[in-house]
Amino acid sequence: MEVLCSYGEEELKKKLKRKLDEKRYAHSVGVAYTAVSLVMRHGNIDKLEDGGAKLIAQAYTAGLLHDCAKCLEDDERDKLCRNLKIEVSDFEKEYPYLIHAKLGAALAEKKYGVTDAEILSAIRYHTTGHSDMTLLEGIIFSADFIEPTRKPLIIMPMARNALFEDLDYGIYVILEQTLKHLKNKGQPVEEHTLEAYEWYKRYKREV
Ligand code: DGI
Ligand code: FE
Ligand code: FE
Repeated sequence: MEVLCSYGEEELKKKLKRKLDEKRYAHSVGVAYTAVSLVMRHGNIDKLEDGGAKLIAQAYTAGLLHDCAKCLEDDERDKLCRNLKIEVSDFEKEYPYLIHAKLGAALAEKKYGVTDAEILSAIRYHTTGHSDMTLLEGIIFSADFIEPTRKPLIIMPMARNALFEDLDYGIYVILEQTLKHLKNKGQPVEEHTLEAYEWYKRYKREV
């Protein structure tokens, strides 16, 4: 499939395989294909001049790369943040695993040659989301949660079903689950996650 970076598909996959552990690599491929499926469902591709080719390539590329900074050692991660001048918020200092989204976007640009701002933003916000996401952002955020190798939470069949029926409602379902999960663990909610929840709760359905 077409990828939008400075490498061809096979070379990109080979590079990612070296940077990620086996499970994370399989997850990334799962996100890439799930994101493409969501584009086919929600992208109105029959109305697009290119038949959705660009959106499909964006979704596939963002899916493959979204966790490219997830498997770094702490000191390597901190060094890259310093060198690439990534602004790390106080919240992210407290919960450093959140940094892989921002750092992933920076690495996608600087190390993998992604120039497409929509792909970079989808990687940047894949963990927290934010209010009123673009189609690509919403799709990567969602595909990350439901891709086939993810641990099957009780809510998973319902979330998958919701996301293929109505993307905004499906995003709400994920955010609600995330907030519940954070509450159970006694962890605070990051500002973008909260902002996303405040936005997407308008799509809540009474069941
Ligand atoms: O990288 P992945 O494992 O594929 O998934 P991810 O990038 O969505 O990261 C998931 C983790 O991020 C999960 O443990 C919950 C956490 N997370 C998401 N939003 C928030 C958060 N953690 C805190 N503390 N606050 C948040 O708002
Ligand atoms: Fe992630
Ligand atoms: Fe992920």
